[in-house]
Amino acid sequence: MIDRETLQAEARRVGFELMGVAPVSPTGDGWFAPHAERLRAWLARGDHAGMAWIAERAAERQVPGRVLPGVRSALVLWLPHRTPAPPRPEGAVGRVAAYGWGRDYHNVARKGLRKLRKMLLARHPGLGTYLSVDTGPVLERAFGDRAAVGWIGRSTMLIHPRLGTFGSLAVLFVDVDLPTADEAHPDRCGTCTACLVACPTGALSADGLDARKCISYWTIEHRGVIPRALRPALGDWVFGCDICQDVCPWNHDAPTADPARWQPRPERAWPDLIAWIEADSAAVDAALLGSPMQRAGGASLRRNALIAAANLGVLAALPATWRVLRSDPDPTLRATAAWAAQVLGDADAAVIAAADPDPRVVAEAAPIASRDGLE
Ligand code: B12
Ligand code: SF4
Ligand code: SF4
Repeated sequence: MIDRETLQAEARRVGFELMGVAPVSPTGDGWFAPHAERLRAWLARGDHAGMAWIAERAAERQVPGRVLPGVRSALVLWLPHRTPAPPRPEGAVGRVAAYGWGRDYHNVARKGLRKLRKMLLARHPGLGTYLSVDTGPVLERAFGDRAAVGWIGRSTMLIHPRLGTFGSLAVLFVDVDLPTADEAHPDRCGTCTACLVACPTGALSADGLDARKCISYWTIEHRGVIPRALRPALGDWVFGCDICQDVCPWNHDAPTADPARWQPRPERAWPDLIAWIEADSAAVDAALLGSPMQRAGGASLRRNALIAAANLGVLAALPATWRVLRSDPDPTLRATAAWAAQVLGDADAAVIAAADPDPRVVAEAAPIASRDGLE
């Protein structure tokens, strides 16, 4: 069997900062069972919001052998992704989660995982493998916890005591026994509740995260109109949300990732809100080639920009907002523009909204109860 030190060294050689190995039972029994149970309960409560793709592959997430028959071990790899933040430019800009500032970690992690797999295949010809970087039906944090890469904090983030939470995970299932961590990482949250308190929408609780309340869910995963009552809480976030990580004490002294590797770009960390509102959705998408922000897509990012501009009171965004309301082909954007213009003080937007052929836009003609839009 390949020894732990060689595996660690190989993982580093292909670009990962940390590597741990968890033992896996194909049926998902043993240490994994409580994780599978948490997923079941999470789905039963509806905490996955509109992410039907999680429910659709729930059986695989709960039974690792359905993903890779005969799976015995999970290698869990960690890539730190938070570089020093590019300076905030002047003007009306939105806020982007740290993993969106530069290159897409999915591509970087997949390349590294493939090299690791090649090395393992050379030693174990015929080895069965499965690679997961985020989108696979794999509970990546559960394996990270058992592999002692970190512990799952109250924020539900996997936390490493030196590197904090700002890391992306990649998992490689293999159908041989590899030297595993003796036990899961100890929980070091202690009595801290900083993330629970700081979350502006109350999305975190002892049950984990309720995506129906999470800014990251609404700004990245949700397509269509964002419910009115939630829009003010989005603040200036236009892609993801880092609040529960920013307040976590384990991040305060954590080292930052190498900017030469991640190539953070000021216009991606701080997108110009008016430019996004004015551009067409396909152009916003095209400008984000190679960025994780493509997951949200140009139309959702422009929707988020309209909300952020309203939340920030950017009056200079009104003309562009009006153009969207009058002529954008996307009803989600027209609806959001109708609300944003009203929040920015232009009550006439309600008249235009009321005459729109789409009921989602017409719904935005209803008066906004207060300046911040909360009903
Ligand atoms: C769906 C998803 C989301 C959803 C739901 C998040 C959630 N907490 O479930 C949304 C869109 C909201 C989201 C947001 C974010 N995500 Co996300 N997301 C995922 C994804 C694809 C699946 C997660 C999942 O299965 N959720 C279902 C719940 C039930 O599982 P879970 O969150 O892992 O929860 C486990 C713990 O709660 C654990 N647990 C907690 N307490 C206890 C106690 C006991 C006793 C036990 C046994 C277990 C346990 O049990 C659960 C099962 O293991 C994973 C990738 C993957 N394939 O795993 C990335 C992933 C979790 N996301 C990631 C990131 C970076 C983010 C964001 C930081 C992005 C951002 N800046 O906006 C935020 C963070 C929000 C947060 N606080 O979690 C990283 C996390 C890296 C890390 N260090 O933890 C992952 C691993 C992607 C990756 N490959 O790097 N995400
Ligand atoms: S990502 Fe933001 S909204 Fe979601 S749980 Fe963390 S602090 Fe709350
Ligand atoms: S903020 Fe505190 S409670 Fe939340 S994950 Fe970090 S250490 Fe744990």
